[in-house]
Amino acid sequence: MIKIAIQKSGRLTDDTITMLTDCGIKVKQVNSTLRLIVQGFDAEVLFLRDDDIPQYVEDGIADIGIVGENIMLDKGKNITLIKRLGYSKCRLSIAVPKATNYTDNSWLQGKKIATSYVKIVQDYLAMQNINAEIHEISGSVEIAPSLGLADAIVDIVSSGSTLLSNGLKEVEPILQSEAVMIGNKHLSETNKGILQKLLFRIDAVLTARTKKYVLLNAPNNTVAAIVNILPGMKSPTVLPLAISGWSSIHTVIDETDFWNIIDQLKTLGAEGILVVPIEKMIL
Ligand code: PRT
Ligand code: ZN
Repeated sequence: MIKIAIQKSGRLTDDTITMLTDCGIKVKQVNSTLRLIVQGFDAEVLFLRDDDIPQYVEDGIADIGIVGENIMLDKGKNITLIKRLGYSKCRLSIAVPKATNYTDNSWLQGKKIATSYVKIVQDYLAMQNINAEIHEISGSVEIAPSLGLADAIVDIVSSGSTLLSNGLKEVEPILQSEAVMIGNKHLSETNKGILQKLLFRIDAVLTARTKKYVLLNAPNNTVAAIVNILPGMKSPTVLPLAISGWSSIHTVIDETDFWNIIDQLKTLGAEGILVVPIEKMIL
């Protein structure tokens, strides 16, 4: 049985539970649940504070865990990064009071920096040859400059509104982060097999999220031009419609090209375009 550590209650929790559920791992969190044996998959889920997960994984109390990359790096544990999961994206950035004349990171020389991510900041300063004092704060780091505790902060930024409402400006991102799966370095052979099965399912779920299934009708004389601009897993499917002279074309489109392709399809005479989400995609 593989033991999977996930965040008990926080920003990662819902997306992680949704992903596992989409993989057939039915995680139903009841208020005080700390561990849950999964029905229909050889796994147990442990609900923990995100900060504790790397240690539990290093010690083998959990075989794998899901945390923010920022937590994985800051804890510096002896674990393996198994997979980036693409959700909970954010960045760890340097921010300073709005009026500061910050030109580059040499401005930090001799300054005081407040952060919850001491190791990451230490590593960054060492790499950049900057001597600065780090002041560790576990929460509400953004108020440190206005309290006179620090000249700058390093904290997680997502929309930037927290910085803005505290009179700060983001001057330098030092790390891009997303949810990651981490693993113990000494998994048993059985658990390695279960992990492969889980990763296969996660790939199918994550790939499907970036794709759309598109169906459309087109006059036969435009089919060749339409097929030409459509990517497909192999090539698009073309089927005759009941009325003569028309065909139905089916294919899978990447979300990033989506609107461009739809515009081109319309120009080429496509009609009745249906766009359908894909639940799982096995390549
Ligand atoms: O209780 P526990 O210790 O488990 O949780 P926690 O409170 O330590 O962490 P939590 O749930 O807040 O965040 C978990 C993970 O989500 C983080 O480690 C990041 O990897 C990721 N994440 C993604 C974020 C954000 N976005 C985020 N916006 N973590 C924190 N924030 C905070 C940030 O600290 C700042 O206060 O949101 C504020 C900034 O947001 P904007 O949108 O105003 O810029
Ligand atoms: Zn935490």
